[in-house]
Amino acid sequence: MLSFLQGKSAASVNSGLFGVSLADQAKTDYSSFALKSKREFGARKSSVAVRAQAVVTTPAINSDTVQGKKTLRKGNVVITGASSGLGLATAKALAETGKWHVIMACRDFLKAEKAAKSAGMAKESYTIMHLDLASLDSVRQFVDNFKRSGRPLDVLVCNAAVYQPTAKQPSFTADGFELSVGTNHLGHFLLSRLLLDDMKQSDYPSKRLIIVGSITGNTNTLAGNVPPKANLGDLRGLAGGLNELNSSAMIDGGDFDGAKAYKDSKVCNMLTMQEFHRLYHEDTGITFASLYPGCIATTGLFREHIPLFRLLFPPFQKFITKGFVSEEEAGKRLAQVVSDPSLTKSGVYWSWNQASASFENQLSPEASDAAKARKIWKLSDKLVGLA
Ligand code: LMG
Ligand code: NDP
Ligand code: PMR
Repeated sequence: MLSFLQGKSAASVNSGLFGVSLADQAKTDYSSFALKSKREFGARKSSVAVRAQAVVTTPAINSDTVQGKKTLRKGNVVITGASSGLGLATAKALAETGKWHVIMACRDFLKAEKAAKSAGMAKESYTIMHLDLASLDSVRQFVDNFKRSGRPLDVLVCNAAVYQPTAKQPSFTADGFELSVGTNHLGHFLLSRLLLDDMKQSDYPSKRLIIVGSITGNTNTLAGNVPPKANLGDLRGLAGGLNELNSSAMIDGGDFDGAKAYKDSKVCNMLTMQEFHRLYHEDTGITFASLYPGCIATTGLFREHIPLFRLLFPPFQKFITKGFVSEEEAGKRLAQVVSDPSLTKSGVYWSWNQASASFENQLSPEASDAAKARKIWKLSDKLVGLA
């Protein structure tokens, strides 16, 4: 029963090593390296650009030795939507280790600043940079600003999302795409395509691109069978631009449904991760991963749901489905995918069992359909202006 709830196959039942080969482990087991304390560059605003230049020349593993051990510089991780919920909890968890500098890529600078402060994040542990994923111009601007900052990019976490469960009509991004798929998928698609080169250039020992997925996009689970179910169909709506002019606002060409659009966007996220893996893992060594962090029923994701839902959903998940997870716990899980030396396997969709141990989960047939992944990649390339 548990396996049905979580969509895991008998074969993928968690082993101590979570399916990571010993060779992979040895290659990236740098956790014991002493961290050389170094002054962090980086003011907290995007104007940090010039001051951060010196970071470029910092090798990931410093040849200086501290008591005979090699030292590793701080990793630089970009987290989209780090102003609340999972993104903020992950930023905090990583910042607290002292091993990461977090670039909080957020649409609302002030909100992000307040969130970081009230989470107790040390000033020098983060930089906030503006990013509105609902505008391709803003994505390009963010990438330019990031490149100008001179920071190496070691890990990118595509976390931000919007969910419009009660919308009767679609709303649209600056470029005219239905908002949920436009933000959650297309914005992140352009962002990660444009930042891949930066990741390639980084000399950090374990580089990762992580795209947050969800159980609700996977129809091999109970949660994924709650209507409306994700279904991308033959992608005719996506091909038409999701703008309700040439096509439907929905990927499958059907009538608008905000909850379905969100679940469809998560399927795109999980397929994009796999296509990245197929195209780039071998050549770049970058780890591509997705995950379902658990049901974080208290986050801002449900801000547009009816008040009764927001009231009942957390106890329902806590006491009935037992799928509930706190923001703090979920943040630790995503932080593991960012930095844990045992989670370096690429192409994996991670989940956690009741004892909070990670395992490689199985995706639904649609969320693991390689041919569909390729088609979505090509169509998305056109929509974001890369092809
Ligand atoms: C849609 O409704 C809306 O239409 C849409 O607009 C959007 O809001 C969307 O996802 C958001 O929801 C969906 C939902 C509305 O409808 C249902 O859930 C209908 C029930 C259908 C049941 C489907 C179960 C699936 C089972 C499928 C299994 C099949 C497996 C097939 C595979 C077989 C392979 C062998 O429903 C609601 O809105 C209900 C609200 C639910 C929220 C939580 C309710 C909690 C109620 C319980 C209260 C508990 C309180 C706490 C208790 C504390 C205990 C101490
Ligand atoms: P939140 O609403 O708390 O966080 C979403 C974040 O995305 C916010 O920081 C929000 O910014 C940001 N965001 C939204 N739109 C944009 C945009 N256009 N540009 C930039 N940032 C934007 O939700 P969660 O923390 O729950 O969601 C985080 C991720 O976790 C999502 O990918 C979601 O799909 C996934 N997830 C969540 C689950 C849950 O149970 N909550 C379960 C499974 C997956 P702002 O603060 O300005 O609104
Ligand atoms: Mg679900 C094991 C059962 C399980 C889990 C893990 C989730 C997660 N949900 C489960 C079951 C059920 N849900 C059941 C039986 C119902 C019918 C009462 C149900 C309903 C429900 C609704 C109406 N659930 C929801 C909603 C939402 O609006 C949320 C959603 O679909 O957002 C897209 C949601 C969720 N349930 C989850 C999770 C993780 C979510 C939200 C977020 C997400 O997937 O990103």
